[in-house]
Amino acid sequence: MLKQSLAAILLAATAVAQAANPITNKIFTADPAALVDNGRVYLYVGHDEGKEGGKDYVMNEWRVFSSCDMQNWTAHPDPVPYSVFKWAGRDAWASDIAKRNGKYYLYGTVDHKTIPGKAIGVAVSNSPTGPFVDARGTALVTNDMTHETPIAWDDIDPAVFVDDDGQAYLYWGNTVMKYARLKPNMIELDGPIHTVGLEAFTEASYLHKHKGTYYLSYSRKFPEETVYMSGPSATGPWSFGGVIMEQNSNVKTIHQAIVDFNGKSYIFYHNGKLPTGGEYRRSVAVEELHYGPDGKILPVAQTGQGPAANPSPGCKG
Ligand code: FUB
Repeated sequence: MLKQSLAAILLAATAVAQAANPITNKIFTADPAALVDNGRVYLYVGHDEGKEGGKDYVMNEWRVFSSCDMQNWTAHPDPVPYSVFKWAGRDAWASDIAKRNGKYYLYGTVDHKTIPGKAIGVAVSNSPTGPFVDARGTALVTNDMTHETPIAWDDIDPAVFVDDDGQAYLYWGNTVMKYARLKPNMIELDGPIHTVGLEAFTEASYLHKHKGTYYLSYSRKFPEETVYMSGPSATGPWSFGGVIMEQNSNVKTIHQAIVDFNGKSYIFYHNGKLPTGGEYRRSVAVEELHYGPDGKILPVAQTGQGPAANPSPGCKG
């Protein structure tokens, strides 16, 4: 009897202590993008397929996960390969997602087959879990459209934001941050590409709006830390806000996505904390994010347990 209760207590303790981070330990994942749709949160990640001890990224596809409570995650079966874009030669790097007029637009970084350097494509689906098809048949942004730096990987890390007035924006870049308006069709730039001077900007620009304030977060320095600016519009002017998350210990990148879900705010990021994890074997994790009374984003610590369960009413599975 005593033995049985001890076993029950131990079992309960194990259940409570079970870590929710990372989102999955079945594969290595990186570069989170998130969308809240009909009370469910969808997470899009790059799949790090590099071998242990590998010296570069091996990333061939994006994977989709979803959750009703930010703690239990469903892995959806159909990966989105970089080859959804016929003009792409390799590399499913960072992506972002937006919904408009009932369609889901996935913006992804890939390597262009014929225009040297990284490029951004846009794929579309009637469902957040796909299947996605190339929405244009050509890249939306190519390396020859921007000339601020000589590097071939400065047109990466798309972040899409649709403002309350319906105007959509695309933000992207490495070393220099750029943005442009999108046409209502979501698949064409509308007007010039602008650059934004950000202190020690590396990559992973991300725009979100919370209680009327616009927040532009990004990876600063290298190794990267996540910092943010805030401002009165989707195009600034921007004032420095502070550091959200300190750099990782065994991975130089960190790449965040920030969303509100079921009355709370969350930040997704990646680290290298899974066994055999590292620079090219990363893992996406999530934490609750808090704002101060003045709207400042408070610093977030990485945890093993992740956020408390936050069951979204009516969401199942
Ligand atoms: O995953 C490849 C690249 O590493 C991403 O585009 C960057 O944001 C960094 O995470």
